[in-house]
Amino acid sequence: MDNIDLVFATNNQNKIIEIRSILKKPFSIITLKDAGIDIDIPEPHDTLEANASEKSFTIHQLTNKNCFSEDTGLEVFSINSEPGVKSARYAGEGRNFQDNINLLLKNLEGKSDRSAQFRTVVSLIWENKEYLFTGICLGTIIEKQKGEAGFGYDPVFVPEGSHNTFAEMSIEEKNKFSHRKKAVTQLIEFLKMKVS
Ligand code: ITT
Repeated sequence: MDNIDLVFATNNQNKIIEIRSILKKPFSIITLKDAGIDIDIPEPHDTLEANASEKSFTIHQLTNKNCFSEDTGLEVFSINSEPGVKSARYAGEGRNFQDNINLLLKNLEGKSDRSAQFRTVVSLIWENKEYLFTGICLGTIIEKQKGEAGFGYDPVFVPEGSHNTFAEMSIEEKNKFSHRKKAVTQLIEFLKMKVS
């Protein structure tokens, strides 16, 4: 199969590392840095789907190449699916992972239901048309953070089927459960069909 180049519309280095561990040959990821683009991509909407679309369309307009983006939210059921679409900026514009975790744990104090899900929406623009793929990982928010790996809310999220937080796992282990892996696997299946 010929090489398939895809621009990945993200400024999040952790996402690039995780997605490079999933999207292997014949796919090649072109980062925004590789493409010479240095912008803070807008995420003005109140759904993951709309923000993912905004990111991929913004970058498609600039590059005119096949591209994809993803928007991810942590949805905690007992607090109205917060932080949800606000996951990156839950504790303010500083986008500080530790501040976000602290606020989440504070808002969950005294709650017996700590169930949650990560939801990733991938927006792919392939030959000028958009396609959306969703991946969900169910789990629980623990009371005290554990682990150093990963990013964002990984130290407080234990996926169903494990006793460890995502921050206690290697990328390969996280991929056995992860929302991002599930969404990107659908993208891979879709593109394999398109180019076969
Ligand atoms: P781009 O928009 O540039 O892709 P971002 O960091 O702004 O990067 P999102 O809008 O999707 O990405 O923000 C989601 C936030 O949710 C992210 O900053 C993390 O704090 C958190 N998050 C996303 N995926 C996660 C994961 O797999 N594990 C833990 N936290 C995650």
